[in-house]
Amino acid sequence: MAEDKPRYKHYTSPAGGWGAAAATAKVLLEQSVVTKGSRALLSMNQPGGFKCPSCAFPDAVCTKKLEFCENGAKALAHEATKFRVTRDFFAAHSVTDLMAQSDYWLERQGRLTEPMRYDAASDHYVPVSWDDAFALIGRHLRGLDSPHHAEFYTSGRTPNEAAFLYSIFVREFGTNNFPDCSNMCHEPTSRGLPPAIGVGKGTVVLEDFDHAEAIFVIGQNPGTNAPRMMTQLVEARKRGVPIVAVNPMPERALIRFTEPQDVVQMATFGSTPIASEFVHIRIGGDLAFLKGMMKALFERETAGEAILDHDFIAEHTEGFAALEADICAQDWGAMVAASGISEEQIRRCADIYIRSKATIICYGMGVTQHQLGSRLVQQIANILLLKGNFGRPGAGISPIRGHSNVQGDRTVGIDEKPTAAYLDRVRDVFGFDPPREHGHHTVESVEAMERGTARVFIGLGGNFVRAIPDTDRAYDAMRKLDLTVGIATKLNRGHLVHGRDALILPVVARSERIETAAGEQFVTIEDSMSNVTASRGVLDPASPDCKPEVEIVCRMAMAALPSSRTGWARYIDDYGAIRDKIAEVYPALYEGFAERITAPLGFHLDVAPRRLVWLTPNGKANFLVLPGLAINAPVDDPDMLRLATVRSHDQFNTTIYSYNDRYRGVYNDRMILFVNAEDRAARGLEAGAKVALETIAADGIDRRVDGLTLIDYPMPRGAVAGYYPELNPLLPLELYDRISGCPAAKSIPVRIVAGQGSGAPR
Ligand SMILES: Nc1nc2c(c(=O)[nH]1)N[C@H]1C(S)=C(S)[C@@H](COP(=O)(O)OP(=O)(O)OC[C@H]3O[C@@H](n4cnc5c(=O)[nH]c(N)nc54)[C@H](O)[C@@H]3O)O[C@H]1N2
Ligand SMILES: Nc1nc2c(c(=O)[nH]1)N[C@H]1C(S)=C(S)[C@@H](COP(=O)(O)OP(=O)(O)OC[C@H]3O[C@@H](n4cnc5c(=O)[nH]c(N)nc54)[C@H](O)[C@@H]3O)O[C@H]1N2
Ligand SMILES: [Mo]
Repeated sequence: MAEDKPRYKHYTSPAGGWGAAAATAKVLLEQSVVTKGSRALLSMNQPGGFKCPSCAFPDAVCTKKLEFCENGAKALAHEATKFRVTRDFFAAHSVTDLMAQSDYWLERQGRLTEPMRYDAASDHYVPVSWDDAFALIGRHLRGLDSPHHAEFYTSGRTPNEAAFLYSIFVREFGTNNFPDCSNMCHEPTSRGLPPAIGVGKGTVVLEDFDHAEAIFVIGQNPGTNAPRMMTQLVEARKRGVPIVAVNPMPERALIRFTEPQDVVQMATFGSTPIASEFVHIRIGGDLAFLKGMMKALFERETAGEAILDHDFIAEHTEGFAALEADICAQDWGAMVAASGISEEQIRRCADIYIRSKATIICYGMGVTQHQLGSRLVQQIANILLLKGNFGRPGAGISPIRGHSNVQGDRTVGIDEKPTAAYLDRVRDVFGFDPPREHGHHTVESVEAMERGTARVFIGLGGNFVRAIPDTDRAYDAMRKLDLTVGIATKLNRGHLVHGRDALILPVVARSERIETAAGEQFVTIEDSMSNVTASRGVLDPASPDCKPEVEIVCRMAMAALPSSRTGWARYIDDYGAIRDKIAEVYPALYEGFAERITAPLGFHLDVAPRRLVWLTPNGKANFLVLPGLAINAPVDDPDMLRLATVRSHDQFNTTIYSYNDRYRGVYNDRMILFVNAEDRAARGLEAGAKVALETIAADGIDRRVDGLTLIDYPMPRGAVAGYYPELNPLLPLELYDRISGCPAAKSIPVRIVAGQGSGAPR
């Protein structure tokens, strides 16, 4: 924990602005990389440079300004840090000692520098040669009773080339066990949208924001998690486009924003109001809100107005009558109660939607991380289809993805439920028979560890044990394994909660140069709007002993599959040869990859609904009905509150940059609970009281987190929020969307109980 005293103060300034500029300078200073970092920032997201390692929002085409944001700068500064984790560090600290340190402390130790192996006798990580490390992996994998006893995790910073080869290696090895960070994130998009519109991706491109007449931002905090999106929102507002923000937390950047890159606004301390409607939704109330909007559309249509796009509906869709029946059967009182939004405001939002000839709906984790997240995503598609908001400029659905290449990893084969057509292509191109049975998503992989069937876990990036639900169970599960491998830039908890054997393998980061025997190589990334661009690092690798992810994947494959006929050795050196194979496996998307990627700004992958082509079994877009108004199982307990676990402004997922959350007015503390003052008072508690949270679950497992400070915050009644990953011990593994596997991290049923120091205001 940082030494400074916790402080909570309502933040009243606009988001962005000088606060963001100052934070950028501070993080470069802290990581002692002012010159190196600033120089690297000049190359970030520029043609010929590297792609920001932070979020997946695309860059503006043809821009001359610096394309980075405060949080991109933080991600880069932490990657380019001068601090190093060396063999001396591991000699000085046992794993047990390191376990006692915070995630924040672990991150701050700096970049990993050489491969390390866990030595049980001393409880220390000790140096190991790369050859021995790969030999150990090969021995474990070859010794398994079944290839399905290994779990191959991917986190979304992995570039296309490494992810593609990983998907081939693992399938040649014989399993589809691909738990992925996407399983906890936008998988409800990847699984929910294909039956609706034929692709599991967004249909919007950046230029569409210039043509939109209304923009909805549902369950997403762009000022913190996709700051470059603020440029689009600010521009839209300046054009007078209404923006509807739907969120239980009045996130600062959704209310008012100053563009750090707008010189005039910065100099005059000006700012732009963002949301023209702020919809203060109850947690999980979005289904009722969307149905209310649709009901308003149907009612006005019935009253004689021309609201719906009947030509579009007739030509392009199926299932309209069933949707109409479901929506018309909904009762206004019930929708108001479930959403917490007045009928008047729902109708006002419907009116904004009706008047707009081109609407974009953006959404994030506030939509996906519920027990029926996939089907909620389908309701967003429904409302867009009703007015034909596909295949025209300024309109469409826009899931805002998280990790910079999480969408790309999925496109190139990281998929636990691959289609038969894809597997046939792999067979034809690579000449082996890939396994047909579906593999594990993240939750299933933990269940397999608990059962004892999973024996090996390989993590290509990420911090699996901190990201997944039920932290205590996850730790126990990981500790039962024979081998855990962490392929990473930075030390994290995942390396300390390990199997009998364990390896930490350090990688060359996104911002760093990749030199192979064939010369300098580049990698490719697909952003949230399906643009594929090249990324070339400009910095020297953190250590000469770091290896590119591509090489690590190839050498694991060579160790596990000694008689493989795949050209692993060649791919280590020649990334162009990997791209040629990607083009062979995905001709419809990637034909001519080698040439198309030479365009300075890359290229756009085809998204069929943009052409009004529906890759569904019936060749139509489908209205899909989700009965009722709830997206989470009801809990019969008068004390119950719904907990949303969210990100602070100063973290990237499990990486904690600082204990501050500027826009929510929190300083030097992360163990807090944002609560509605009336809910707090109803429980006889003081603001600032220290409490504990307990999960309400029927499975007999006690889940509790202590030492949380109550902060009065404009939350809707019945809703509380706190930070991920500290609150992950409260999230039951079984509480997940059955279609996508996505844990319900935004709606954990909890109750406040007396905790450590309970009742004592700070
Ligand atoms: N700086 C930074 N950038 C990031 C990340 C990061 O950690 N730090 N993470 C990256 C990743 S992997 C991802 S997936 C994205 C995540 O980006 P976001 O999708 O913005 O993620 P969260 O902060 O988890 O939650 C988003 C919002 O959902 C709201 N919410 C909670 N429950 C509900 C609900 O029931 N309904 C509605 N409508 N809203 C609700 C919360 O109040 C919050 O504002 O960001 C990416 N970018
Ligand atoms: N309760 C709760 N749980 C959640 C969420 C939530 O909102 N609430 N959000 C979920 C979401 S959306 C996501 S995406 C997951 C995130 O889950 P992960 O993707 O597994 O987690 P990260 O924290 O992004 O991973 C950070 C680690 O990645 C490694 N790393 C960084 N850059 C690179 C690189 O270039 N290459 C390699 N090989 N390694 C690198 C570093 O060692 C760093 O410690 O968490 C999920 N868990
Ligand atoms: Mo994510």
